[in-house]
Amino acid sequence: MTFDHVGVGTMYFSRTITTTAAAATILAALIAPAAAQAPAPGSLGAPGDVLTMPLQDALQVLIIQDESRAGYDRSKFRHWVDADKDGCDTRSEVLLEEAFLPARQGPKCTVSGGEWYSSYDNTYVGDAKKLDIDHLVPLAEAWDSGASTWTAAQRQAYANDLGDPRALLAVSAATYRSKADQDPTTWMPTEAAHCTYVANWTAIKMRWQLTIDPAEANALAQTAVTCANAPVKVTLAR
Ligand SMILES: [Ca+2]
Ligand SMILES: [Ca+2]
Ligand SMILES: [Ca+2]
Repeated sequence: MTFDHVGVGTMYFSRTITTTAAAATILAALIAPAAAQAPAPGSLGAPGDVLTMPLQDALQVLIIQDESRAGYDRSKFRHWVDADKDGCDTRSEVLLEEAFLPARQGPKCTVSGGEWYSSYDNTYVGDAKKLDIDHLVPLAEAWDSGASTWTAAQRQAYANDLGDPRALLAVSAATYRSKADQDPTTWMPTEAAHCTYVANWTAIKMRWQLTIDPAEANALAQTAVTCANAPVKVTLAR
């Protein structure tokens, strides 16, 4: 008797919750303007989760979706900050980290000496001024594929991502300019770097739970089949 009563009560209670939640969702959808929608929670996991899977599988977990450049402005990604307040901005940190012949660090973290390998064009560069720091997944591409819904703080974190060495690369100024905002549909580095580039591109899209557009998905898949199906390891940033 008692159990029956509790059972009925619980069912009723849970039905009430469902109905209330559904009504709240509909109400929220009616009230919220489209531009102010909260970012959807990522489907891959929570920040700090580590995912490891072969490249072909990694490509399958990326969500394919059309992209939109609407509302993009480069200034919406505050970049080259000094997040750890050690006097070196993100640009200098990448230069110092990637120099294979160590660079000198002068006043206000000016970088001199050193030598770098620009993987996009397979060249060696001995002058930091001839390098640009490339967002592997460009800021505009990040915007198009998810970052338009992020907070300014999330976009700043993306634009200064020192948490994954693949996110920011010192490359020759010439390749930096030729790549600009393009994704692998229209721009790829020199052929010897294709497999690394596609694996790293996939890793950064996963790390930030960004989508890929249909043409980009094709381009990535076409290169990936020519590559070893090596594991891609990613720590989720959001
Ligand atoms: Ca710093
Ligand atoms: Ca790097
Ligand atoms: Ca794209």
